[in-house]
Amino acid sequence: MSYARSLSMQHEHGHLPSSQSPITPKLQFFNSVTTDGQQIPTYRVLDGVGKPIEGATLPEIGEDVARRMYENMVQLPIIDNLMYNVQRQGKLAFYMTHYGEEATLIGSAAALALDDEVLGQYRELGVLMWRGFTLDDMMNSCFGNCEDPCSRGKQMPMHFGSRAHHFHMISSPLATQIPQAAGVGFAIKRDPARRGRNCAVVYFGEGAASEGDFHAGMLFASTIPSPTLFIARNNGFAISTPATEQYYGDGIAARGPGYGVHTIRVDGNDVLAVYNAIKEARTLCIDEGRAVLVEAMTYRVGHHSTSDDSFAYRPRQEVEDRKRLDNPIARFRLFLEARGWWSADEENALRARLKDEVMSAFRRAEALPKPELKEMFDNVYGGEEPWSIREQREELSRLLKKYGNVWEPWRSELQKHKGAGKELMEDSQ
Ligand SMILES: Cc1ncc(C[n+]2csc(CCOP(=O)(O)OP(=O)(O)O)c2C)c(N)n1
Ligand SMILES: [Mg+2]
Repeated sequence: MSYARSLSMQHEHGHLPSSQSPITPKLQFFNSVTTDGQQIPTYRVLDGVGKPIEGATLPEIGEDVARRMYENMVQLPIIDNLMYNVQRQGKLAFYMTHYGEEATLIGSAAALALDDEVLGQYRELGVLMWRGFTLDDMMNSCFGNCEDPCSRGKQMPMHFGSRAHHFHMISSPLATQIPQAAGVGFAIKRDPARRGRNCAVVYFGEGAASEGDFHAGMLFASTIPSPTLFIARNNGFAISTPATEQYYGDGIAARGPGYGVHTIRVDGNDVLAVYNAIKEARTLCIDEGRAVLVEAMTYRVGHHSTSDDSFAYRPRQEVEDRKRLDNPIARFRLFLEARGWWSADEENALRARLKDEVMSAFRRAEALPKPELKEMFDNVYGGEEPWSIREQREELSRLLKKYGNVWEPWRSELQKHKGAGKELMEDSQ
């Protein structure tokens, strides 16, 4: 085709040679990913009182799974109540609650395969416990005691990780898990045993999505492409910064189409909507070997962490209203009761049993000693011990020999450890 002819085709509203974008004489800006300029809709199955909304399809889950989901949802605030309070009493260094996000966590966990690789942010304990991480595991990890299955006391509380449960170790710097997840998805795709069978799943808050790493991860997963399921927990806050001050566009969902990523926004307080959306998202992700983005709209009912008092930046009444008007646990309970799958008696029995189990696990974990002090230097890196770790171990050994038995703060702290630090004090190096 001659150059002149192709130019004239452009004037007949063709395409640029390098793209499928139609040529238009209309000078027009756009600023929405929906054709009518409206916000992206929010997918929902249950209304505010647990009744299926007209036109919605219920997931194909039976009574057993539904009850298990409910029990896992109820368990979270029972754990949170105890852990928050004991942290206030000084028995625990740190804790983060999940109040209000129970449906987002359990609905998504139940829709994934147990061996999909999960990379979390820090508020996803419910996902890990759905996979079989026990109350003893979580308590031992929070106390960093000698039974801590995650890091044997090397990590902060809430920084869980479990190879057996395909749950990668949490790290504090926000959003680092997002590009890592795109890489994990890519690795799954390269593994013939897992390709087409599993995906990588990454959870992050709407606040973390302001980090460059979010964009790097999305671009990476969409271009490579990599079967990575992005789950944004939009709970309205990044510590004290409300979502309204975090972005001007239509939330996190509006960013998906920019990367050519299938996207859905879902009512994160509707456990059945979350379940359906994640199930479908996972299928798309695996069948197409591409990224999918789900934005779950929810509300952080609790303070950010035990280091925060949220009433310094939001009214108490707002929190009380959200708890009452849109409680994910109450909504699901009403649904179950309407089906004859749950009763008040069962509710009372469940709550009594869970409180008991949580308290006993707490007592067991609290009573266990911390690992031998020298363990803090083990398994920090794989392979041979690097010089930097050796130097730190030798320095601690030197200091303990000098002060361990005479300086009171150290003497009492050492008693909390198995062996009271003797293995380092007697180290001949
Ligand atoms: C790179 C980095 N910047 C800042 C912080 C401090 N920080 C920890 S959590 C948090 C807020 C995150 O909010 P969001 O992603 O919405 O998650 P949410 O706590 O609401 O679940 C901030 C700013 C951090 N850990 N890492
Ligand atoms: Mg948030």
